[in-house]
Order: sequence, then structure tokens, then C-alpha cells
Amino acid sequence: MTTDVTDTAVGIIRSSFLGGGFMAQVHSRAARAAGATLELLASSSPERAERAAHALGIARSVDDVAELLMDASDVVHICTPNATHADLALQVIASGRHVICEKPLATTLVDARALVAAADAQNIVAAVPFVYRYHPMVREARARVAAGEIGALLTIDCGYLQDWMLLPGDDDWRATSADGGPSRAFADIGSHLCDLLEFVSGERIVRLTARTRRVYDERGGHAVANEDAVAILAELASGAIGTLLISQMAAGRKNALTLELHGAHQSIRFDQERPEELWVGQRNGNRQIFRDPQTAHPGVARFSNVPAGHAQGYQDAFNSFVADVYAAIQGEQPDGLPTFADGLRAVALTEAVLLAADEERWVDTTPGTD
Ligand code: SOE
Repeated sequence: MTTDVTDTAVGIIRSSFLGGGFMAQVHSRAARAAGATLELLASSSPERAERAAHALGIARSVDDVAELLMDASDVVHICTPNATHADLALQVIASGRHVICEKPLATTLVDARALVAAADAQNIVAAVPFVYRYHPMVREARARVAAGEIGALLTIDCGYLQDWMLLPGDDDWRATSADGGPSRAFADIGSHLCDLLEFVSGERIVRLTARTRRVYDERGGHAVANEDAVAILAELASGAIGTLLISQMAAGRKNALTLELHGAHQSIRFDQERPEELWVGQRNGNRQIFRDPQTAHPGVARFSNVPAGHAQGYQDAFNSFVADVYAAIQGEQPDGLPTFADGLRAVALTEAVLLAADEERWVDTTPGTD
């Protein structure tokens, strides 16, 4: 350990960042909103780090993770390409700092398990930004399901659709297996969808089978080894069955995460692109419910950052997530904080999906503790 990391409750949180792209932008905004001081940033090159630190209003750029860990900070946000997560997170954990690591936590199950064990051993807060949990209407849906309002779960109809990889010329580091890992669409967005499904339903996916599709074998002059789209058929612990469609080539869909649960009494639907609403389906009269902290289920109002009618969205959800991580660092135990255990679960599901698709069979998704 190289510096003065506070090991108990801290006052103002000092945050540092690894990575200088879109996610670092979102993380740093959330850290600032939570009242942290933005200390250091390292990226893939010193020049990139300097530019990003300047653009994001972070006090100083450093050359690499080793230099970043020599200076004072309480928490490190890891916003780098997937394949670097495990190694960087292990270094941050070994330094005794708290950590927020982007998903996928790791590109292999072995690495994800090692990260959970390392974080547990250091007794630090280790979180993964499954931020859609922080939309107030997601918490409302979860509270209604937990209270038995929709009744026993019968079927599910879920999807996560984007179109930023639609054209053969569309490219990204996630499409290379060296940086992105063995899965692209599922690891990047399917992981969010499954996390949200299990979080809201309170049930695990116990078995699944899947079909993956890679439309273009080459993008940007390099071979592509991971998938553009996945179709999953799943069974949950209660016996509920249903489908999940995940694609980054669905023309016109930008960030269309939809979760529809059909219970014995009611159905409930959340659409990430209309995050202020929840659809409640009934045989006699459907209803559209809007976010309103005054009528929300107990415990849900705290996720509203502004009064009813003042729309809140993606960055707000991210802000609430980071605020909860920081509260946990300060000794609180916020409900529903997505931790490394949830990151591990997503990696286990990723492996199950790839295995099911590869071997064209059903795969049990609850072996061990993942
Ligand atoms: C791109 O697909 C992306 O930015 C994901 O990486 C995020 O996790 C998701 O929240 C939005 O889309």
C-alpha cells in the first residue's frame, strides 16, 4: 500500500478515474453531483489522459494505474475496455481503495470470482454500475412485485435493442475479442437486462438456451469474433418462462431496454426510453403510472431527484447509483446496491449464454453461488 487511504468512514470522497471515454464522462458527472472531489485520471496514453482530465474537470492526469495508486483517493472508477477490468480492479483492491468497475466485471468467470474474493477479503465497497436499477419506476415495479401486486409470475417478455452497430462500417473496441472479450451484445447490454429482470422479479433465471448471431465477420478492417445479437429463451425459479432479445443492430432503437412481466393478477412494463412511466396491464383497464414521490411505494421516493413532472433520466440514475456507492463507503447500507457479486452473476450468465448457443442446448444458470 502506497498512500493514505482512509479505511473507515470518510468525509468528502476523493474520486479518481481510469479511462477517458463516454463512460468516464458519465461517472465523473455523477461523482461531482455526489459532492466528491475529482482527483486523478489515467487513460490509454498520457496525452489522452491529459485531454480527458481537462475536458472532465479532473484535477490532474497521470500516466498509468501505478501512478494513480501512488496518490490519495478513496475510490477508483474503472471505465476502460472490458478486457482490462480484472487486472485494474485487482490492483485497485490491493491498494485498499474502494472501486466501481464498469461491466462486464471480467471477461472470464475465473477472473470475476477472483475479484469478488479479493474485494471481500479487503472489506471494501466494490460496485458495478447496473444503473437502470436506479430509475425510480424500476424501484416502483420491484416494490409492487415484492408486495404481490402482480401475483405469481407467469411469463416475461424482455428486450434490449440498440442500433449503433447496424452498418458494416460501424466499429468499436467492444467488437474485438482482445479488448471486448468473447461476448459483445450480451456482455454490454444483455447483462443490464438480465440484472434488471432478476432485480425486479426477485427471481433468478435458472435455465436458458440461446442463439447468437454475428452479421458481419469483419468491421473496420479487423475480424469480429463476438456477437451482434442474442435471442434467449429462459426459465425462472418460479417456473415463469419467457424471451429476451438483445441486439445492437435494431435500426431505430437507441437504448430500448424493455422489461415486461406478466403475473397472475397484473402485468407490468418498464421502458428505459420512457423512464418516468410504468405500464400496469389488467384484464379490465390498463393504467399508465407516472413517477410521483408523493404516491410512490414506501422506500421508492428517495430515488426521485426532482419533483413529479420534472423529467429525470439516464444520468440521474447514474448519479443516484454513485451517490449510493459513496454512502456505502461512508458506512451506510443502501438497498439494492449492485456489487461485484452482481457483476459476477452477469459474467456467469454470459458464459451460460455462449455455452448454450455454442452447444445448442439448455444450460443450468445456478451452479455454485454465481
Ligand atoms: C453502449 O452499448 C452502452 O453505452 C453500454 O455500454 C451501457 O452499459 C448502456 O447503459 C448504454 O449503452
